[in-house]
Amino acid sequence: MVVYKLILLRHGESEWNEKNLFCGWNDVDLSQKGIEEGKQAGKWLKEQGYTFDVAYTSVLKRAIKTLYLIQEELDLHWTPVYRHWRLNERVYGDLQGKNKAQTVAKYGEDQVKIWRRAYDIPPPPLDESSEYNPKNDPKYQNVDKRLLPLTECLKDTFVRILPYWHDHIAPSIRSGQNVLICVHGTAVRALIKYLDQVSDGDISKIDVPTGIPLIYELDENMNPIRHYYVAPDDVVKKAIEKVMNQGKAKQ
Ligand code: DG2
Repeated sequence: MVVYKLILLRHGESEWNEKNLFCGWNDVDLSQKGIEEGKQAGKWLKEQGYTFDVAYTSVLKRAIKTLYLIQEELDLHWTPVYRHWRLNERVYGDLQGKNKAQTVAKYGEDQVKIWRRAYDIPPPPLDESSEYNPKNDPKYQNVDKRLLPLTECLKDTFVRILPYWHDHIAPSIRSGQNVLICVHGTAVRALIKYLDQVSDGDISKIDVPTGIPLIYELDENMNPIRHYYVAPDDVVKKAIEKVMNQGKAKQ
């Protein structure tokens, strides 16, 4: 029996998604299209009767702003929002700021696929002196420096997100609150892997579109019964293909 409905989504298109740059923990804004996607996400939720009592997001503005656009559409400005660095995108290491298609041209599709989608192979790390090193970012000034990575694969992201899931998100859901989580491609993939117990190999085949809410129906033991996107199938298919094609030399 369906007891809980969890709303999970990746933020709307960011300025660096638009330019096809690896983004990671770099804090870029939404593109104009991303703003529209955030509004549309709210409209789909409203039309289909979804609501939420509490929301979780990262400390990166593309996710925070998408969440706010959804709150606007649903007139839910008052709902509590919890932001946490553990819900960030993965640190994309030395790839941050590089163009995905150019990286494919330089290293080949197979290597870039490994960096983007392998479960436990991280991209080359950021240099300690890099402008993107999170240790120099005031957002993380209160975080134990030993927890701030220079690169992360999906497995690393999974391991850092799960404590937050168990300590904060799962108890909210269990207490009967409707929960919305607005995060990033890798963070959504980590949660899908956890909820559906997707194998390390199969998770590499899952791509997450920007700005389309994914509903998880959970039973009384928080086991998933089924999940589905709120958008029409053709819209979801096209949006997923777009993400896949970002890892090709020519798009
Ligand atoms: C993307 C994910 O993260 O990129 O960091 O470039 O979800 O914050 O836009 P997001 C990035 P891919 O793993 O799909 O290449």
